[in-house]
This record gives sequence, structure tokens and C-alpha cells, in this order.
Amino acid sequence: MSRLIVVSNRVPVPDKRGTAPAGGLAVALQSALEARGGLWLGWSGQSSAEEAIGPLKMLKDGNIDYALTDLTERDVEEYYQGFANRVLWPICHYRLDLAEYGRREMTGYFRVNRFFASRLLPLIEEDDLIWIHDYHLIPLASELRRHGVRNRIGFFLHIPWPSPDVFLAMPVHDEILTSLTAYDVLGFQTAHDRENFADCLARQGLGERQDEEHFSMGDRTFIARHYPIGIETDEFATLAQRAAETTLHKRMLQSLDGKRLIIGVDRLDYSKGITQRIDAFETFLTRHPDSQRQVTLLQITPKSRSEVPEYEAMQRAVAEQAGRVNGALGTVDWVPIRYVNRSLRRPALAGLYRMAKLALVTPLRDGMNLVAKEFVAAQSEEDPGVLLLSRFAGAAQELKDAILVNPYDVEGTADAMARALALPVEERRDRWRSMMKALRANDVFTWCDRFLRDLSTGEPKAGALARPRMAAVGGRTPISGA
Ligand code: ADQ
Repeated sequence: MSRLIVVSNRVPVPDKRGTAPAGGLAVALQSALEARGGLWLGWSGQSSAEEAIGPLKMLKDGNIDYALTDLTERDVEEYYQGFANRVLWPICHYRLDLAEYGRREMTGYFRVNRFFASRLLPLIEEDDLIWIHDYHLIPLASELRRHGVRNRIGFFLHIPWPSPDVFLAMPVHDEILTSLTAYDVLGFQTAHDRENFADCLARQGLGERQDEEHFSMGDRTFIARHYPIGIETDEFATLAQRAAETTLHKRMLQSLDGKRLIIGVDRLDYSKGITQRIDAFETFLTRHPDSQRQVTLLQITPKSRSEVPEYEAMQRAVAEQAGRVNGALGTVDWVPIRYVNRSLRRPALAGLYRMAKLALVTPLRDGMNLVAKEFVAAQSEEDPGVLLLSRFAGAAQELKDAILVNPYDVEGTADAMARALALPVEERRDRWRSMMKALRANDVFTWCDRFLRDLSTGEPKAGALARPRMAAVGGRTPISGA
């Protein structure tokens, strides 16, 4: 079996106790790396002066080598905060109005990708499979190819791929599209994203489509397929069951004092639809005064990308909005919205999901949305809570038995909240069983196997991934998105 190299912007390096500080995605990739032997390369998160950037920091854990590089301040500004988070992220989330395209940032993005290639090149061995993750690193394969790398290289995009009318508004669309054709396998979250990508190629007259999933460009051929990412379904369900015995769980139950818990969990990001959700919750409470004092919305929202102005502004806007609703509708002994800006450990999060009767997962656009899947996995079989899910999240393609909503329709979402809270237990169980079946059939290990099987075409068939021990799923840092 070939060795595996994973490259992502950030790397979930295990802590000193050797447990992975990460969610399901990192756990699945680490088990694939462990099984094949491998290397995970990415940015250390540190910036330093150009002359102070030293050799890669190498760490070893079992069968996995971690290679971390610092970047310069200018790199971070232009590549990460600039082109990746202020051009590609808003464009892929259909927010042309927020994209701030600048030549300097675009040049920085390609320069840093060349730099990553230069760091990776000396470490590549002949048969290695290379798996590159997410929008920060789109041009990496073409940079490697320029240096003669002929290994199989795959790319997985964690965020949506927009329709041509949106994507082609980005000034360097052709460079980005062409660099994607340097991969052997291109992975998208949904068939819809894959089709959008194919439409962009067709619109620009780039390459030829052989069939639904096979394309050619010059003398190269590549696969573009959808691989919906999953979670560590059974392990997460066990975490949630165990959480019921913890002190936090008991304290939380006590503080709810019989009120029904509604939960929202999202990184603070404009794509997650948090302000529309709070509006919908307020509308629900106003239209159903009998629900006031009977429910509490716990919105857990760790800050992210605070160095980008839109995120800083949003931080203030959401806090003010929650404060306004609490001021208008709250009473001396009831706060409608508990708004918390921190990250929780996964066992605590799993326990809160299980306690909630309703989850509000209402992004305006999302590649997949793992919170929706985690919430379902955390429910009890006898008395499961209900998932209210945006039809614009990739997860809606699989979780068809959620209550699907259009998050732009505030009144419709408010009505759906009322309907969800009134669902009889038999219907809640039926919906939950069908969603759980989908989550078990496509967990994060299956996702990883499917991608690697396509990437490793031609080599002896890889076996299914070994499931990690429970200890490995207890950390807190997701590798992508933030
Ligand atoms: P994100 O945009 O970060 O990921 P999401 O899929 O929801 O979005 O994943 C968030 C992860 O962070 C979940 O595992 C969740 O449990 C965790 N998390 C969120 N808030 C937390 C908190 N307060 N404390 C602890 N953990 C918290 C990107 C794409 C998504 C895609 C994923 C994976 O934007 O669409 O689903 O990558 O491909």
C-alpha cells in the first residue's frame, strides 16, 4: 500500500498525551495515515519574518510524521486572510457582495502555494499518494506538476462550489479552474457542487467531459465525483450517551428548570445564517406566546477569523441582536437566548445535543454542515429531538427526514420551529431512524475510504480503515473551516 501525504492549511497535531485534538475528520485522516504510514503537512499557525523562517518543524506520532511550516506576516495577510477568506470563501458561499478582490492578495495566494510546493517537494517519494484539502490550496497540484511530480494527487473541497454566474465573477477564475485540472481526483461535497464545477469548465471551454464523472484536459484525465463527508457516527453516539452522567449535564438540566432546550452550534460566520435564525426565533416566540418561558435557545458560537472585518462586525451584531431579543421578551426569571462565544470539548457538546429537543441548523450556504449530523447521532432512540435544517446545507441531500427550511424565509422558519416542537414521538422516531441509517451508511471512515480508493486506482485494493479507539474523539479543534 502506498504511503499517504495529506496537506491542509492547518494540521491537527496530537497533544503531548498522544490523543488527537480533533473532530471526526481529523480522526479519519489520522487513521488512514496511520494505516498506510504517512505525512501531514501544513501551516504551523505562526508567522515570522522572512529571514527567520527556518526548516520544517517535524513531529512524529506512531506511523505519522507531521511537518509544519511558518509563514511570513505578509503571507498570512495576502494568502489566508486575503484571497482565501475574503475572495474564495465569500464567492463559494454565494456572497459576491463580500468578496474583496485585490491583485496583491491573489499574487500572495499563488506565491504561498508555490512555497508550500517547495516545502513538500523534497519529502515526496515515488509511490506516495497526495491528498490536498480545501480552498486554501487549490493551485498546489499544478505547482507540484510544474516540478515534475507525477504521483496521484487528489483534492477535496470542503465548501460549496458555486454556479458559473457567481464563480466567473471572480477575476482569476480561469487560473483557479485550470489549476484544478492538474489533480487526478477532485472531490466535492454534493453532486450539485460537482455539476456547478462541470458547468464552469463547460462555460469556459476548458477540457472535455467524457461522462458524468470523467473529464480530460490535454493529455490528462481526471475524476470529479461527490464524496459527502460524514462524522464518526457510532463513536459520537456513545459520547452523547455517556455525557448524561457528567456534572455539566446535570447542572445544565437544573438550570433549564423544565424548559425545552433548543440548540444552535456554529462558528461565527456569515454563511451560517445566525442573525436570520435569531430573527426567526423571535418571530416564533412572538407568534406563539404560549411557548415563551417554555423554551430556551442555547446558541454556541466560537469566534472565528476575527482579523477579517466582516467577522468582527458580525460578532457585535449577533451579540446586540441576542441582547435586544432578551431585553424585549425576557422576564426576571427567563432568558430566551443564551449566547455563548466559546468552544466546548466534544463530550460536552455531544451531551448538549442530546439534551436538546430541537436543533437549528440554518446556514445560508454550507458545504456539508457536520453539526446537523452530530446532532442526529447524539439523540436517544426513545425520545429523539428534531433537526431543523437549511435546504442550502450539503447535509440536506442526505438528511431528507429533517424538517427542511429556507433560512431566508424568516416567517417560514419560525412556523417550522413550532411544527418541529409539536411533532409526536412516533414521527420523531421514524425521522430519526431514517437519518441515523444514512449517517451509519456513510460515516467519515467510509468517506475517507471512498476517496482513497479512487485516488489509489491501480494499486492493490486498500482495506477498510480501522476505527480509532474512543479516546481519540474527545478533542475540540476541527481542521477545516476555521
Ligand atoms: P465548518 O464551516 O467549520 O466546516 P461544520 O461542518 O459545521 O462547519 O463543522 C464544524 C465543526 O466544528 C463540527 O464538528 C462542530 O462540532 C465543531 N464546533 C462548532 N462549534 C463548536 C463549539 N462551540 N465547540 C466545539 N466544537 C464546535 C467546513 C465546511 C462545512 C463542512 C466541514 C467539513 O464549511 O460545510 O461540513 O468543513 O467538511
